[in-house]
Formats: sequence, structure tokens, C-alpha cells
Amino acid sequence: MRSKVVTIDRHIIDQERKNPGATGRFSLLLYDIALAAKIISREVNMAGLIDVLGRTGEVNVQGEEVQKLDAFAQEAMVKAMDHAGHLCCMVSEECEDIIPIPEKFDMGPYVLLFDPLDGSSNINVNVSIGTIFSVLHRTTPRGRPGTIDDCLQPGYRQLAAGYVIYGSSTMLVYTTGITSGVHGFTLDPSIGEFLLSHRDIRIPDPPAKVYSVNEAYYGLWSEEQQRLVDHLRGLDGKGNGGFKSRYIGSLVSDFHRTLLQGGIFMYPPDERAPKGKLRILYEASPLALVCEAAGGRASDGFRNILNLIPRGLHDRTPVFLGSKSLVGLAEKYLIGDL
Ligand code: AHM
Ligand code: MG
Repeated sequence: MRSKVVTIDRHIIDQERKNPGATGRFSLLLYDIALAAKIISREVNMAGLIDVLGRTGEVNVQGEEVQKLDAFAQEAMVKAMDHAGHLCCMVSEECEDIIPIPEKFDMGPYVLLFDPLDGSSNINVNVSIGTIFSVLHRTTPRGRPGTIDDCLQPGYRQLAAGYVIYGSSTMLVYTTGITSGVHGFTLDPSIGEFLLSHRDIRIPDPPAKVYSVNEAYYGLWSEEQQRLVDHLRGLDGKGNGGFKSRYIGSLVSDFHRTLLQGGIFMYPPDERAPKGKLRILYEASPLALVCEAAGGRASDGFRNILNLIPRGLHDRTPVFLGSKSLVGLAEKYLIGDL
């Protein structure tokens, strides 16, 4: 007998019913994110044809200029999200300042933070890329435009977070909080719907013995970080090791594999980048919430990423995400306990 088909819309409504005080507005916000994801997915899938159909500067069939994909994704997110009255402002990796909601639209209670197309340098070589998103409740009074204070909140206050991976299939993975579980939906392009394919994802522990880090920076790392990776590689002379290394260089892809198979993903600080490369608000925090909600651990090497208080919209943090046991091992090395 076939199991029942659950669309993302249906799943969001079912989740909302568990919360008697819910107004439905939050669910509508999640639908809009899923809609933006479908629009971006369609365009990403066409990327290989852009050389055939024309690059930036060309004009498409609607008479619009053909854009680079990251600019397209940015605009798709803003256009899908700015007018429905759910948001008071947005933050994107693509914009220096907060993105205001135009005055002609209603001002809502939520803030959306996103990286529209992370890893976009991989597009030309057909490597999977992704959109990352996070939703916060505003802290300033309602009815007025959102401010930077609404955005600079620690990750534990996120109401929802997730990502979309544009891979061999397109998947949307999200959580509405540490105790709400992590659910994955695969886009069926023939009907244009995200269907529940991965219910209640738990990050395996004991995990697959896999670590993920850009080892080209080994010489720029702290001694503690070098010793941690020596352990994983079995070079510490203590009989450790036995790990495989996997690094795509596309955060959503590396994280997605780590979430499903277990292991550890790291973007540590180095001499060149003393706070690492990844941004707190729209890269580290949302993936940290997904990781913790799946029973994993998210650390900056010393403390939970969800407790970090960002001072600026584009602040960075070192990132260690994955199975509890391996992130715990990393922390032990980094604080000098091993
Ligand atoms: P981006 O936000 O400019 O796309 O950069 C983020 C990407 C991540 O997807 C990936 O984890 C990281 O940069 C890879 O960086 P590196 O090439 O230094 O390993
Ligand atoms: Mg990015």
C-alpha cells in the first residue's frame, strides 16, 4: 500500500494546529519561502542553458534582462516576501543594510534573514548550491518599519530556519524550533509541489566517520585545530583516525550530507580570517538551529552558535556543525583538553 502524500503546505498547517495560539500568519510566511524556493529552483535548473540562451546583458522572452543567478535569487526572495504583510524588514548576504518593506505594504511582526544563493561560485561547474533562511520575531513595536535591533538577535530566538538545496533534486529542509524536529521535502517538478520525503531527520550518532573542512588552510590554522585534524587523519600517533574527508566547498551541500549521514563540518578561524568566513545571521545560525533540532551540535569551537549575539548584520563566526560526539571532540581539542 502506498503511504500518504504530504505536501509542504499540508505539513505547515498540521504543525500550526499543534500551536493553539497560532494566527496562521507564520504559516503563510513559510508558504511564501517555499514559493520563492520553487522560483529559484526553476532558474538554477536552467543555469546550464544560460550560455545557450544568453547571459547578463541579454534580453529574455519577457523583455527582461537576463540576470546572474545570485542577483536573480535575491530579487526572487524579496519579490515573494515583501508585500504580504508578514515582515517588518529583511536581511540578505547580498545587501549591506537591512532591506526595508516598501511603505505601500503592511508591516508585519517577523524578520526574514537569508542567503539567497550560497556557494554561487559553484554554479558554473554544476555543483549543488543552496538558499539559507531564518525567521525572527521583531523586538521593536509593531506597525513601524523594522530596525537593525530587530535583526541582531541570538540564534536561539529563531522561530524557523532552514535551507533549500538545488541538487540532483531540489529539497527544502526546515525546523520551527529545537523541539519541533527537522523535516525535508523534495520538489516534484511535474506537479510543482514540495512533498514530505524526510520526516523527523535525526543526525546519526554514532556518526559516519567523515570530516569536512578546507584542508588547504592547514598551515593557517591554530595548533589546536591542526591537532584535531591530525587526530581525524590518524596522524597523531595515538591510533586514532579512520575518517574519510569530504569537502564540496558549498555550505548547504556539505551541511546536508553531514545532517543525513553524520560527521562533522568545520569552517574554523585561520590567520587570514580570524573569525572564519561564514556569517552568523544567515549562514551559521539557521544551520545551527537545524543541526540542534536534529539532535546534533552547533559550536563556534567554544560555545553554542545559537547563543552568539551578533553586533553587525554581516558578522562572522567559526563553525563546527554535526554529530554531537564529533563536535564535542572538536571542542575538547580547541579548549586544549586533549
Ligand atoms: P559565499 O557566501 O560567498 O558563497 O561563500 C560561502 C561559501 C560556502 O558555501 C562554503 O562553505 C565556503 O564559502 C567555502 O569557502 P572556501 O572556498 O574558503 O573553503
Ligand atoms: Mg553565503
